[in-house]
Amino acid sequence: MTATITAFAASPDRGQGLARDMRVRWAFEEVSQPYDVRLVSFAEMKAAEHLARHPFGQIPTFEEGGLTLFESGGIILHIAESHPGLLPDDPDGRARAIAWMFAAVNTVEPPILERSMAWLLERDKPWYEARLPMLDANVRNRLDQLSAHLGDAEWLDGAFSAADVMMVTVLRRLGSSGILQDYPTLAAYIARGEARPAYQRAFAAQLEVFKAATGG
Ligand SMILES: N[C@@H](CCC(=O)N[C@@H](CS)C(=O)NCC(=O)O)C(=O)O
Repeated sequence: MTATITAFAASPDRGQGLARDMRVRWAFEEVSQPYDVRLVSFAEMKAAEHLARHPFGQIPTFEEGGLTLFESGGIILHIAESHPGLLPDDPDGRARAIAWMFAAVNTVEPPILERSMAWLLERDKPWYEARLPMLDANVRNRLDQLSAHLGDAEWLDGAFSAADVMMVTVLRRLGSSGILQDYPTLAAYIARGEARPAYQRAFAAQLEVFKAATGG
């Protein structure tokens, strides 16, 4: 049975692959599983049919057989547990990879998101310039620590895993910030993720949706 995920019919990221269906698409591609996509408008996301899939009216969701899931991390964990290739076989390595998945969304993503939401929603407000140094410092604090952990390693913990799918997609949101120029270790880590054929297939599929929506 082919799973169906939801994605923005018209993504506000303008084809940058930042919407969170990207990480789910990437996970499917890594484990060579096909998937269908149901595109939803902003109005549809807030309507009863979609709220039955996602209590917060967001994307992505996942449906397969009788199972409906929301939360990109939960969806990717389910994919990784259902198909080989995204989690180590040994229990300790598996537990560490899952911990890194949580770290990506719970420790690293929040300051990055706060900074990008401030830019999106508050950059014309009188307090924005005063707030920016604090937002930057919070992001840089996490990047310093992550960079120190990564060191010369290719991936977060041994072989490539679902943790790297999560972390690379979280870090990509900083692409237009200029901050990553100060973190060559992390820039190279992101580039390694983006170079994976599975990533490129997922990105191309998401870009097709953007092109179709904009006639580009
Ligand atoms: N923690 C959730 C966040 C989901 C989320 O923020 N989705 C965004 C798109 S990337 C969304 O649907 N935004 C529209 C909205 O919240 O109305 C996850 O990782 O799946």
